[in-house]
Amino acid sequence: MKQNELAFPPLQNLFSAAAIRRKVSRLTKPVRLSSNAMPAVALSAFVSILCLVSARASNWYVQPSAAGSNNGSSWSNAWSMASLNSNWASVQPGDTVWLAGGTYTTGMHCTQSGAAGNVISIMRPRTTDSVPTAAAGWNASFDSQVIVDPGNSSDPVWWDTLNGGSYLTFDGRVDSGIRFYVDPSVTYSLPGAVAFRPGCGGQTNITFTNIDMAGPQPNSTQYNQAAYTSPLLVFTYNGSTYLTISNILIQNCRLHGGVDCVNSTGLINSTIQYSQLYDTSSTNSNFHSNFMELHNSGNIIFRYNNVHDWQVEGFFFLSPGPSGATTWSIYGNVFHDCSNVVGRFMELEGGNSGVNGPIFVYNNTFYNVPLAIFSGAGSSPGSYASSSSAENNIFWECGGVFERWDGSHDYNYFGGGNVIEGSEAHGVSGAGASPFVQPTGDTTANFQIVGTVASNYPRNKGVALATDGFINLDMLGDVRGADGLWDIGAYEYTTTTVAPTPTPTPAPVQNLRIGS
Ligand SMILES: [Ca+2]
Repeated sequence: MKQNELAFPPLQNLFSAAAIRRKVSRLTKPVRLSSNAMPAVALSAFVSILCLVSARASNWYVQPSAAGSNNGSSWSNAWSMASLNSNWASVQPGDTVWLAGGTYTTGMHCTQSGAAGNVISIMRPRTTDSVPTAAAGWNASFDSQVIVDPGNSSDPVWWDTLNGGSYLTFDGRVDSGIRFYVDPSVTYSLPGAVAFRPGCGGQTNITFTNIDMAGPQPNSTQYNQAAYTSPLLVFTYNGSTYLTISNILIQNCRLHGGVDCVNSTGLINSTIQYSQLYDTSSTNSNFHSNFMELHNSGNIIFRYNNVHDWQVEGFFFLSPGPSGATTWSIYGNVFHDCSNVVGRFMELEGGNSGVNGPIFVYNNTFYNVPLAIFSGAGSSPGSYASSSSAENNIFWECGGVFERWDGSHDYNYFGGGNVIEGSEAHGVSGAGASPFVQPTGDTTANFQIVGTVASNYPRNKGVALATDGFINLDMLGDVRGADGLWDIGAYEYTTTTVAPTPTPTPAPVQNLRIGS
């Protein structure tokens, strides 16, 4: 029996009891409660202090063009984006920066930090919000998409200082409510829609929710990129050292339209979940297109995402993660329909020469990934750590599934003409027809499995993994094994009607432990 422990709990400090205790301790210190104070007194004092903290938190208002006295105090006196950039020192932990809908032609330069448990929020206002709608100058049209498109002048939002711009939360409030857009006119090196540029490092605890991180590519799968663009750029290499950023949470976001989807030299201890990642390509031969180009990055949880139409390499490891941050946990996702016949899921680059991982690949669905799932390129591509494991995955119409895999694998489901590398004691070979409800079309596909229970179908053929309250859910929130046995693939079969676009809100994983 295996016992694969994922010893890293990304984001644990955001919500841990210890962090909450630290906050309470700091807040209550000036009260000087006597040691025999009644609990009710303490509670009352604590509530009063919370109110005091709340009263101190300020709201700042930004519009595409400055208004009135340009001091950010209301919509009538709103900052422009340039004014926000030059006045970040006024924005304190706990404050909220409201961005009115519209198109901004100046990018946001993040230099100011919130604090643990007291983040700075950057939000689009909704008509249902009491605070921004009560501010002078409110107009209902402010509740519309925020588009940040600075042309060739800068990234739409960027960091380039050590540690600055930590403890921030970006929230578009609705799908793509805030759009950071890399303009087709960009020509500078390594543009990113959300860009951690050279000079940065140490950033931590930054959350993105309902953000559209968009490259210049229109809604197509092949695009002649003018620069090496990425929806998410983490380029923390300072010329001699790889720095890192950590505890980055990306959820309910879209990442699309770049040469790479993610280009990272130092992303660690972070989570990407419930997001759509698609249309990653370059027909410009100067820019090689990968789903993720990964140096020095690890301890990443990638779960409950829909990934499609990437061009060549998928997770592309050019070097292993740094010491203590090498694990990748990839579970509950659907990867489907590469846009190119050489598309693959994961590859080790020639010259990598390191041991990569461990990499845990559980309960994913792979459909039409033509070249390979796990592969290596060139000479000395290194290896996948032998403690890596792949179980409960569906591989349908996929080439060379375990071509280069050094980990273990079992309880996987194969079919549709794919090449199976090695044998599995509990592997399942599919029937002629796919096991999916409806597998075709980027927007119409439904990779939930049919309810048939048979020797050549994936329902009830998986192995039960640990019931830690998280890995045992699928992306729709259905409990794996609720009918007694785990299914293979991203979805547990259920007769319950579910919404096609889920808005799940599970708590970030803590002390994840996978085993059986
Ligand atoms: Ca089942």
